[in-house]
Amino acid sequence: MNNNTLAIILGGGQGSRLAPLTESRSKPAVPIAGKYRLVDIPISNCINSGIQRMFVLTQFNSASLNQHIKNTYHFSTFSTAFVDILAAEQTPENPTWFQGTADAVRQCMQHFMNHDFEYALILSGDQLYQMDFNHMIQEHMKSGATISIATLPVTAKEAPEFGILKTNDENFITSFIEKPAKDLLPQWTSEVSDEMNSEGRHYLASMGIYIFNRDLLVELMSNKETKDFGKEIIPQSIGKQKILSYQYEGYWTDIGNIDSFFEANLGLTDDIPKFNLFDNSSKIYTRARVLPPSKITGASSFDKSVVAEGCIINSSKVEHSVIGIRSRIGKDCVISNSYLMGNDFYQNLDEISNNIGNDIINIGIGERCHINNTIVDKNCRIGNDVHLIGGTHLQDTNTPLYTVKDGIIVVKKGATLPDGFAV
Ligand code: ADQ
Ligand code: ADP
Repeated sequence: MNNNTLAIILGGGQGSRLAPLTESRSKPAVPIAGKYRLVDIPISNCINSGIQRMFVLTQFNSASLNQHIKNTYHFSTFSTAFVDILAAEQTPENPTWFQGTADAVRQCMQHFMNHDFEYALILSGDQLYQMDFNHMIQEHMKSGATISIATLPVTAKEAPEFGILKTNDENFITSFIEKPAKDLLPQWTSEVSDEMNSEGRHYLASMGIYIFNRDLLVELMSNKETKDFGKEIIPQSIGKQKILSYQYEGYWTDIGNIDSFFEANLGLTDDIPKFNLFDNSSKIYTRARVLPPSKITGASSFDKSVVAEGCIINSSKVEHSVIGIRSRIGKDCVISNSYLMGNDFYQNLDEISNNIGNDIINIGIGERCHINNTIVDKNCRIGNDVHLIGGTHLQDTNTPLYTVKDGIIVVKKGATLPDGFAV
């Protein structure tokens, strides 16, 4: 058990890059992999590393986030473990919402200071990875650093999206630039392992995962002018603090926008996914719902797909897709390259037959639908013969029922698409 560390999970700004998935819920509550929520990833990494005291900072405190945390993370009365949500609140001292990542931490300092801790582990809430933070904390302690940053070699194409840094022979960070412009990149290459070299990953990027010694965090947070870790706190600490680069070479991906969110989900259907859900030693925790097994009928076929519990799939073809909890798919559909998030509840048989009699579309996917390159949010009612064919031929658009972003159609939560609807 790690009793000297407090985890602070940055649950997200307004989440506009993940809209419309964040239209009615906060970013940490966005469902991933058909049965989890984004916040389950950093929380599970903490639990697997023996860190059991966690705060989740969010701008928008949705009912689904509260319900999920309350129903999922139960700890023994005899332990000090907890997961607490801190939503941006307006107080006389802080009349505004969180202005950036450091501002979010600063506004919540009074809650952290009620706890004993030596190290604050600051995590991003929108990344997919499995990491043992204990090892990072041990390296931090051994090196005598006051700040540590987890780092990962990235390619020139990726580098402008990250904080890029350089280190000395002892892995202490000597320089740092937040999101460098392309023309500055040649000055920012680093020595990396042969394997990383062969993949063209010559730049050391910050993963946005930080350890701060408690006293230093208190001191830095007393300055109200600095609002952001990547833009201000880290660059301003270079040369003043001992900042360790803790280099990581495992799978890690940022899932901040629709495109990367979609890719991270569909990546789970690979033969050997880079993110391993089937690992005894680093489980991903989520709400233990009491769901029946999935039921598949007729001449259904599946290839490279992940199917969650409680689904009813009738005689349909599913390829390279993630099918979320309680999904209901009618006859003769083709679902490919898509992520169906599933449903929050079942309709009973009477309701289903009444609806059919009254031309009301039931929850789930109707018959003879063709869905490709699409995310279907929860609780959607999709009629018969609906064609949703995403791809680069589509322009970005936003309608009350769906959006298109980078060729990916996103059907909004609870949307009803009538029979024959086509995009
Ligand atoms: P970004 O990911 O671009 O870069 P940012 O948008 O500040 O940084 O987000 C960091 C995390 O904090 C995300 O999980 C985000 O959702 C959350 N967050 C943002 N604003 C918030 C707010 N006001 N309240 C609560 N949470 C908030 C950062 C670093 C880079 C580094 C990348 C790695 O600045 O140096 O390379 O992360 O992904
Ligand atoms: P999400 O963030 O995934 O969109 P919600 O805010 O919709 O989640 O909350 C999901 C919860 O809402 C589930 O636990 C489910 O029990 C409940 N729920 C939502 N709609 C209904 C409904 N029509 N009937 C019964 N339960 C519902």
